[in-house]
Amino acid sequence: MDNKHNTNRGSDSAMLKAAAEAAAGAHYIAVMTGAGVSAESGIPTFREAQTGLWAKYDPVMLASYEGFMQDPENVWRWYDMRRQKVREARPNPGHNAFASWEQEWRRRGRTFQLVTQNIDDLHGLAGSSDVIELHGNIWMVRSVDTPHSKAFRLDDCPLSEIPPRGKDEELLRPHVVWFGEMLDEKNLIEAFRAAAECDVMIVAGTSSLVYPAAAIPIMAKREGAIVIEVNPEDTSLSAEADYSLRGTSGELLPAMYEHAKSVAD
Ligand code: BV8
Repeated sequence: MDNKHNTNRGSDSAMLKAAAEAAAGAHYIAVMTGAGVSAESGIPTFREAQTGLWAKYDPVMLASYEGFMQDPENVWRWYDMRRQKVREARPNPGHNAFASWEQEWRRRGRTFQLVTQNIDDLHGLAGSSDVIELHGNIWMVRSVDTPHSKAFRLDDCPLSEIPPRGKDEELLRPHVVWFGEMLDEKNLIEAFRAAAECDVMIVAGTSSLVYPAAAIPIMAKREGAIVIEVNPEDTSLSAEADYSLRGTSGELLPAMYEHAKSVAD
């Protein structure tokens, strides 16, 4: 009996081709991405963003309502730094591969649904459409006192005032989902539906540590989908995945897409 450890992980081209051929046969491809797919665009991953001034902070404290209300200025300085990096960033070949794959699958009358934990909007900039942004969007803000419905875009970057305030001087917060906060119900339902209905789920650039996002590929697997992971490192998903390709998304995703397109009937 092959040790699962040896058969599903690797970086050789044979495994990449096998994974791409599995995806080529899929009429419904779902994708889950994390901060790693934006690393090659120069955006620090979530854990790397805990460096410099913010290294001393527990990420859950920085990205939490309690942490924000304790020190809105410090948390906004962290988001302002990240907004500036996002503003300078451009989609990388990994983002572009998913945008092309979506276009090609739809041209063939198939389904392609991208779900992301990222708040940097780079999938949208690359041309992916109706992206499910599970954790929100770094360019959107809302009054700390109003519900999600009142979110609006704030392009001011770098921020001219920290913390930024609304027209009635009300404190604004990033329209993102912090630890301990519920995800938008509609997004979650759509993401779980994609997991239930897809034939293949590609999971790229995530440590698979944050829930409920990390539960979505597991659900896809349980519902019979083939799960393909793309990550330079082992993650808590690697053992569950049918294929766990060791490499960067900017390098492996274009190769996977080109091969899948060439063999798809
Ligand atoms: C919820 C938005 C329930 C903000 C983020 C105690 C109290 C409350 C909740 C909990 C708790 N304990 C556990 C929980 C649940 C908690 C959770 O999961 N905690 C974790 C730490 C265990 N979840 C929540 O709180 C969620 N809400 O559960 O609510 C509830 C119920 C009732 C009532 C109220 C509430 C909310 C979770 C959302 C948190 N917000 N972000 C912001 O971004 O500023 S999460 C944050 O982490 C980012 O979105 C990030 O995307 C996400 C996950 O990280 P990754 O994307 O995976 O990034 P990471 O850096 O970890 O990894 C990068 C990976 O890329 C690595 O694997 C690396 O190898 C790889 N990589 C690197 N380079 C490349 C690459 N891959 C490919 N190519 C490369 N080049």
